[in-house]
Amino acid sequence: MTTEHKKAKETRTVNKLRRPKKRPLVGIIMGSKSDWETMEHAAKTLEELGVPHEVRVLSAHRTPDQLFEYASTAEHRGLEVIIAAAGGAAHLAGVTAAKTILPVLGVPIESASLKGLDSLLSTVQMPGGIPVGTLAIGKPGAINAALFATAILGTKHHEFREAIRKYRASQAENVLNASDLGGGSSASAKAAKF
Ligand code: RP5
Repeated sequence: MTTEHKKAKETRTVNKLRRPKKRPLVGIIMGSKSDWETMEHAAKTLEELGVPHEVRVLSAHRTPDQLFEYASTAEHRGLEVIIAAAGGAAHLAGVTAAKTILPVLGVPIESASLKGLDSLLSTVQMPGGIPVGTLAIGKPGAINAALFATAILGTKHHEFREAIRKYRASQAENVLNASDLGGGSSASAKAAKF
């Protein structure tokens, strides 16, 4: 089996394994299986928030026909937000946005050669008329794309607004608990007061 065949088989396996049980409201797509180590943080965050989602590997360059099909049927299939992540000449989010009226959030993947600056610019610099809501490069962008998608859903579905409220409260609690560094110094005592 050639490396290309092996890669295609692995990608089919990821797509198959990650079929959701509930009707998905968010679609996470990424240009390559190699983007998954970043985008699993988006999927984990959506899971934490109880948002049904699906995950697909689709590429604007390597599988353009399948991407067109995915984006143009997304609304009809019940998706409400799409998160699209790609690296390098990252056209995935832009092309997806061109083929659907659903909100598209772009996550620039950190690339080996330019540390994701290439991905960021090619995702964010859309022409007027076709918006892509672009998040930060890499893991923070993946997490925030999930939170942003949930906030968009929250304008219509009350339970997701409440899920974000709980997430924020627990995040704040974790930060405050982190002030207790175990040394009993006056600095940590002071920090604990606020
Ligand atoms: C992009 O090219 C993908 O989104 C990925 O970030 C990058 C490299 O892809 P692989 O060569 O690892 O498949 O299309």
